[in-house]
Amino acid sequence: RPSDKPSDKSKEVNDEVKEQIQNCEPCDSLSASLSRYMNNGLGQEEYAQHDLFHALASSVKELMLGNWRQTRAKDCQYQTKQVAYLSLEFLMGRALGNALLNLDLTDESREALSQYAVDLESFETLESLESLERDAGLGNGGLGRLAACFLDSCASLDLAVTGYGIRYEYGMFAQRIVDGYQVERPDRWLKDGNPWEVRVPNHNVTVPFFGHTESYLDKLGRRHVTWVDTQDVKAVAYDMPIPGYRNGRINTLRLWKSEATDDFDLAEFNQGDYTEAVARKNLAEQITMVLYPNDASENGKELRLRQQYFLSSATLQDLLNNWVRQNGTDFSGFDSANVMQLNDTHPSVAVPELMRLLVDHYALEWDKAWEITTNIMAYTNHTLLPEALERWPVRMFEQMLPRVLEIIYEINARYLDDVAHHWPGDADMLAKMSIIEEGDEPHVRMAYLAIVASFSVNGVAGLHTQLLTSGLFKHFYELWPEKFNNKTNGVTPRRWLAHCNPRLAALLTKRLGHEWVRDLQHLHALSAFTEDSALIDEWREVKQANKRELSLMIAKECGVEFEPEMMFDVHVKRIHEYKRQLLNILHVIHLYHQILQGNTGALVPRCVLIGGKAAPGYAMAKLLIKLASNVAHMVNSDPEVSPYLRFAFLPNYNVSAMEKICPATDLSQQISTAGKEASGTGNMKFMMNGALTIGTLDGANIEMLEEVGEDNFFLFGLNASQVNSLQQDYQPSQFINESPALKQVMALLESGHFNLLEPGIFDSIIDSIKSPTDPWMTAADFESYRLAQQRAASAYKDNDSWTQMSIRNTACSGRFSSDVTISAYRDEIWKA
Ligand code: B1H
Repeated sequence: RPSDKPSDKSKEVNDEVKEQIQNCEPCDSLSASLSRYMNNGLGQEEYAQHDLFHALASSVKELMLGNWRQTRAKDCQYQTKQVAYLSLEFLMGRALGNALLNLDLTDESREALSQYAVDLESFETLESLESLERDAGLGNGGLGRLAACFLDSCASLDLAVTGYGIRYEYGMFAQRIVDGYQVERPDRWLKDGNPWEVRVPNHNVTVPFFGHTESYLDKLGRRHVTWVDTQDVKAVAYDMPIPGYRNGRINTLRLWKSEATDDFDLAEFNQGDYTEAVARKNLAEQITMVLYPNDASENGKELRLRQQYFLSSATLQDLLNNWVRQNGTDFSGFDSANVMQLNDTHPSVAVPELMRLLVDHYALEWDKAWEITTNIMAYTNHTLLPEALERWPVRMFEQMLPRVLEIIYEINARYLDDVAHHWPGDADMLAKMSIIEEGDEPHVRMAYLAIVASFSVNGVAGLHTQLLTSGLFKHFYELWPEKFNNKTNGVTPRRWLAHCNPRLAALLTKRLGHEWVRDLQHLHALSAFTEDSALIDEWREVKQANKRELSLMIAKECGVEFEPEMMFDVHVKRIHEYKRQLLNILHVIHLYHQILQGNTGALVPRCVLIGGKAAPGYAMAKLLIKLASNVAHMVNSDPEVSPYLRFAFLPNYNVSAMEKICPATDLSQQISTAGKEASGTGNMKFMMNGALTIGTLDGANIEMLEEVGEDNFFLFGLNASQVNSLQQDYQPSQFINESPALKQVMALLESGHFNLLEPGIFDSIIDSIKSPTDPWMTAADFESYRLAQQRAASAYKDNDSWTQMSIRNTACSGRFSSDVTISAYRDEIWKA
């Protein structure tokens, strides 16, 4: 921090803060708080299960309030470097179990609940109460869940990190399967109230839209721009507590809700424009109504850009207001006290927005404002898929955010000078690297905007970062190699091991002590015990018990009996062609055919589970669900087949489902086309819980394989560079002809065996496999996949050696704790 002597103002603030810390009342007991909620809070004798959940959650939140306030006060007193993690998605799932674990309140809540348990029948346990909580599904998949894992790690590593996002009224849609087809239902997750959130109206800010700009010269002849006639929307902060693991820190997830401004309608009312005024109110409230359900593809809708700007502007105003409150309007030092991590380009309009606020509102010189902006911004890229790269029509910016567009133009003009300097006389390069993509309909390239303004650009796994710097962002890497770095993803071991797998957690703690929860590298010590037959037996017993539990869920949700003695072969994630659920289904068809032919000798009895949501507008993904459903129907209704094979499609896969699934999985499918899955994080959750992986050399699979070794991993398929070369001259028919198994599978599919009553419905899938332009190369990898599946089957037959491999997978999973990832963000990017 360059300013050495604190201003009087900040001294005042510090005194106030000290007082706050001292005045913090001691924590009430959970039991007292719970009775208060049950007796007074609800004021009724008969309580529903849900009331009890609500009372417990509210009590836990209440217990956090003291430390929450103290955390804020401390961070501001010590002027800790503040990190803002800016994301359109936070896929939090349930909060209760996680909070109880982190605050060490599980036993106490069991105790506190016992006085109410007498009346409770099927809901007598804490676990069943936990299951009443609705998932906070404010995200699509990996990107949103990563943000949630990061928040847990930041709090647990005692870092001052605030998550900033949107309080969507409707989260990720609920999926039902009707006649084998996906049907979407709205997710009104806030319907019964959210016991965790606190509305913080004194942090309201106003976000402008539309209108036009005007410029004028001041007395000194300097040009100023104002953005006028705007339609303003109020952003209201809702805070959720993020408790660290048993360290007293409570961080904040601040979610913005859009509301109409209070004074919006007076003038219009007086002119009699009642309907106009009310309609405008609706427009304002629409902004935070619903999460866009696209994973790894952009949507291009105007409302989405409005969400992005709304989040970015509200957050930056909040940060600047906090600064000004403590330091006044001198912004020197602001950039050494703040850093903003952009979770993909979704919030990258924050770049010109910060410039706008500094230049237009606080009258900073452009160069000073740019220095601050580029010292603050850091950008994480999560995908190479071209369909996911955000490009907004210039026209849309012009109308909705006219002042922001002017600033983007200015940023671009100055940056293109650097490009011209680096590649003199190369006009092509200027066009290629411009933030504005020219053409009939010019677009703003959001990734370029993010790179130009960021001091750090990172990918999310080794291969992904390598492909970024050698491909997609090659020229930027040539221009600014120092900006680029890798941060391999991770997942939090609190939720994804300690909480979701209590049986394994207890076994680990018995063997290793409990330090592994804080430092997952301690699991390496397990490697010493892989020959220990007592451990092997206990390990297997844990897995069996978890499988029995999952079977109950599968029976209930899918009507399919999964036998815990059979191998549980699981493929859950968003449905996308690049993730190749199709490859898995083709393999199931192959097994089915083998069984019908009586070739069962090499098989191991297995239960195959697929689950995941398709983006509502993604026809091919939806058709894959239908294919899985139909194949499952044929497989499960044939009594000859069922001793060897069961197949289920699990509806409504979400965070809470994964908490039941990954502890019970034997074989984890991570079979994307090499080069397409940036990292994957489900892969890590399975590995931690002792599943073996069947996978390609893609994303973080590569690093998992490095850790665990080829003997404990079923590797198959083309690598990324082979995929690229083969693309030049790909002949799927050749692969089909050379593989009798695939040929047989195609014949069965083409015969209509799985769609007798709906002829032709799978034609587009069949065509895609046979197309020389199939980017996912399903046919090319089939044979290698089938052989890897065969290796897995024969390995599973040797019970003990399978269990040893399972132990080794858990033992080697320490590197994939998000604590490791966040420590690297802290040391190498945030310097916090
Ligand atoms: C990932 C997305 C994504 N990459 C666009 N990109 C979205 C893109 O709503 N949109 O427009 C939403 C999400 N999500 C995932 O990020 C990668 O596919 C995974 O491989 C990776 O593990 C995860 C976290 O880094």
